Amino acid sequence: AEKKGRVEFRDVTFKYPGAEAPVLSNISFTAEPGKTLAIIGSTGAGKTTLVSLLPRLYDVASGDVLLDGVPVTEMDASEITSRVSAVPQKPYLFSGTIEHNLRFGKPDATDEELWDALETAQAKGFVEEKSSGLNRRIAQGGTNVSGGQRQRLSIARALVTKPNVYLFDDSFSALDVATDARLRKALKGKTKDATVIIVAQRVSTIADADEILVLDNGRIVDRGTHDELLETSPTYQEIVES
Ligand code: M5T
Ligand code: MG
Repeated sequence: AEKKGRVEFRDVTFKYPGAEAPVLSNISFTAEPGKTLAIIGSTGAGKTTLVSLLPRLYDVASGDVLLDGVPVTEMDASEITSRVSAVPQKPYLFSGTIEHNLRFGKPDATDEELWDALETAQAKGFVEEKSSGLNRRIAQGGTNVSGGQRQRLSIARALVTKPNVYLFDDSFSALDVATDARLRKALKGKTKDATVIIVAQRVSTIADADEILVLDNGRIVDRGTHDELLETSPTYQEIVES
């Protein structure tokens, strides 16, 4: 069967409600199942806004966002959430147990699936270190876990749902470089059939992506692989050197 999860943006322009100027202009790209598409760019470039259009946190002003050829505006929310898992830049945990937090998108997941996701997300040790394990309570707002742990639990939650498309918005930034590398290697094995879209700050996080979009001021200014962009993109070179 053909793999699912092809994402296409066609000439997308977007303004926040009430704003005058568009935050995204003429965005076009395709992300394919089995591949990793990365988005990089300075703060305020529009990366978070861009990835929020697929799960329809906002709808486009003009252009189309398509999932396997169907405009997301024609899909209902439950279909999109079952097929697209987004790990937000500021991941949220609910007050409740780790298990509740992980089962959020897939209530009938088995314990084995939860542990498997935790292992991939490099969060297994953190959950195992207390005897309460999966029943450990997360305080309101997740204040009793660190930023990096919150990110990893949020990644594990996304893995549990086994979606066609993963969106990681700056999800690896709170991790040290070694954990980041380990996590992404494990992730690669688990997301082989899915479309993976990674927003990143660090070039090392995305150097092996199949395609990288360089976003600046709401526009894609350059695109290519890491090696290509090193040759051709002054904006990318600036990010590498920063
Ligand atoms: C892009 C504005 C923001 C900036 C531009 C999320 C959000 C953003 N903006 C709003 O007006 N309202 C909002 O709710 O849109 O912002 P971004 O998409 O958050 O940029 P980024 O993700 O590339 O930045 P960063 O800092 O995460 O690297 O003008 O004010
Ligand atoms: Mg952002």
